[in-house]
Amino acid sequence: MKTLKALLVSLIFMMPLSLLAEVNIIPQPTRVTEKVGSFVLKPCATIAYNNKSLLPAAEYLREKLHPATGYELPIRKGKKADIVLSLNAQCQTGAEGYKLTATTSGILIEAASYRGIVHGIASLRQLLPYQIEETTLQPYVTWMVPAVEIEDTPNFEWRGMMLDPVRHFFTVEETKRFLDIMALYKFSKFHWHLVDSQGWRLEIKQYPLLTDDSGFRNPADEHWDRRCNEIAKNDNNPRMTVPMTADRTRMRGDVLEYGGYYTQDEVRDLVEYALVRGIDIVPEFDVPGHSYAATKCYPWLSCAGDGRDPICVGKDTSLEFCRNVYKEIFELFPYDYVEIGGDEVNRSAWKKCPDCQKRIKDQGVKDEAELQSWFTCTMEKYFNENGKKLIGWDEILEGGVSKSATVNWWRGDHTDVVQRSTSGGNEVILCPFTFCYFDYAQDNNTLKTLYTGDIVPTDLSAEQLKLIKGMQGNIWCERIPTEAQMQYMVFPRALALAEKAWTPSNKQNWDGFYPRLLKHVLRLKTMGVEQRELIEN
Ligand code: TNX
Repeated sequence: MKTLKALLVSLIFMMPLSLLAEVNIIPQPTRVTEKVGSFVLKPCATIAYNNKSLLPAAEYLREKLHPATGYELPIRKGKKADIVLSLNAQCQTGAEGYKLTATTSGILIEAASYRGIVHGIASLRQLLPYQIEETTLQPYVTWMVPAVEIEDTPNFEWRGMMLDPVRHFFTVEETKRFLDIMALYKFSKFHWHLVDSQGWRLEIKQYPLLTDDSGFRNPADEHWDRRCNEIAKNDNNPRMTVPMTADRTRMRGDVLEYGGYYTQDEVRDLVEYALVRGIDIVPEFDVPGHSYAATKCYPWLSCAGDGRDPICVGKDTSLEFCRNVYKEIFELFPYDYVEIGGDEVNRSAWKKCPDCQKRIKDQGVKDEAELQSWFTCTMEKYFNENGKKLIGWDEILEGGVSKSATVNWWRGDHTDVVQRSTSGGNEVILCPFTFCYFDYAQDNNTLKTLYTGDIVPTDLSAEQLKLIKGMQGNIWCERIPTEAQMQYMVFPRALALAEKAWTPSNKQNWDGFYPRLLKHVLRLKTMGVEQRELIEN
C-alpha cells in the first residue's frame, strides 16, 4: 500500500505541468487544439496592444488579473509583451470571433474587432486557475495557462440576458456586477426592462414626475413586496426580503418608500462599462400596456383621464409623450436596437374610448388589435427616422407588423410565433418561457432541459433560420427582491444558455458540458455569485 501511494505521488510530480492546467471553457469554443507545456504568468509580466482602440480592453484585462496575482502588469503600445492584444483585419474569425494562442513564452489574442478581443480575454480568464477571480491576493497559486490554440466564432450574434429592475430595483453597482458575469460568458446584449406598471426607473428630463413619483412606492401597497416578505418570513430566507436599504429608500411624509431609478449620468456610465466588456445595452420602454407608472403620474395619457393603464393611443398627446421619452432614450443608448414592449395590453379601455375609436375609423383599421399594430408601426417610423430599429414582444405580431421589426418570442405555448414571423420576413430573438424564464423555479431537470432542448424550432427552412438573431434569458423580478436571489435563480443555468447561443449545435454535448459546468460552479463561487445547488437525477 505504501509503495502504491509513493508511486502515485511520484507520478503526479512527474506529470507535465500542462496536464495540470486544463482547458475548461464555457461556452465551448469552436476549435481547441491543446499543445504541450504551459505559460506561467509572472510578477514581471506585461500587456501590449497594437491599436489604440484596444487600450480599454488592456486596462480591463489588467483590472481583472491584478487583485488575485498582485502583479502590476504594465500596459504598453506595441507587439512585445507576455500578453498581446492584436486587432487584425485579416483575422478570419468573423465580427465577434477571436484567436487565442498560448505558448510557453506568451499569450496572443487576435481578432478583427474590439469585441472579439474582449471575448478572447474571457477565454484567457477561464484558462487561468479559478482563483484568478478572487478579489484578494492569492500568493500560493501558480498562474498557469495551458499551451493551446483556440479559434472561436459565435453561432448567434444575440446572446442576451433581460433584467427587470422595475418589480424590484437593482443598484448601479449590482447591475455592473451582473454585466461583469455576462462578459465572462460572452453574452452580447443586456436587455434592460426599465419601465413597467410597478415603477419607472429611468430619469426623463422632460417628465420629471415619472421618477419623482413612480420611482418609489410604499411596499405595503405593492402585492409583490408583501408576497416576497411573506416568503422570506415563512421560509426563513433573507434573500427574499425586500431590502429597505438607504440606497433604495426615501421618506415621503412619514412613509419609508422603496425603489430607485437611474439618472442619465448613471446610464451613460453603465453604457460605457458595458461597452468595454463587449455588451450592448438594449433599453425597453414598455408601451402601450404595462404603463401604469406613467399613466398614474400623467393621467392625460389614459383613455378616460383617470390615470389607468394602458396608454391611450387615440390621443395625439400620448403619442407625443412616447416620442419625447424615446427621444431621450435614443440619445442615451448608442445602439441600433430599442425595445417597445407591446406585451399583454388590456385593450378593453380602447373599446370604450371615443379617441381610440375615432383613430380606428380614421386609420381604416379593423379593431383594437390592429390599432395596436398601427401604433407600433407609427412608433417604428419614428425609431427609424432616428436611426433605431424596433424590437417588441411577440404580441406585436397580432394585427400585423412591418417586416423590419424584430420579435421577441416569449409565449412558449404559442409555438407558431417563430414560424409566422420568419415566414413574414421578421427577425426573431428566442426567449420562450418554456426554456428561458429564469424567474421560473428550477427543478432537477431544468438545467438539462435547457441545455438539450430545441430552443430553435425544428420546422424552419434554411431561409427562415437566417432570421433567428439569437437567444436570451429573461429575469422578471416580481419574486426576486435582491441581487442574491437573482443570482440564485439565474446561476448556474445561464451558462447553459451561453453555450446554446455561442457554440454550434453539433458541438453541444451534455456529457461534455456538465463536468465543465461543475468547474465553473467553483469559479462563480469564487466570484461571490450565489447559485442554486446542482442536483443530478
Ligand atoms: C410575462 S414576458 C410578462 C412579464 C412578467 C412575466 C413573469 C412578458 C413580455 N410579460 O411582465 O413579469 O410574465 O414571468
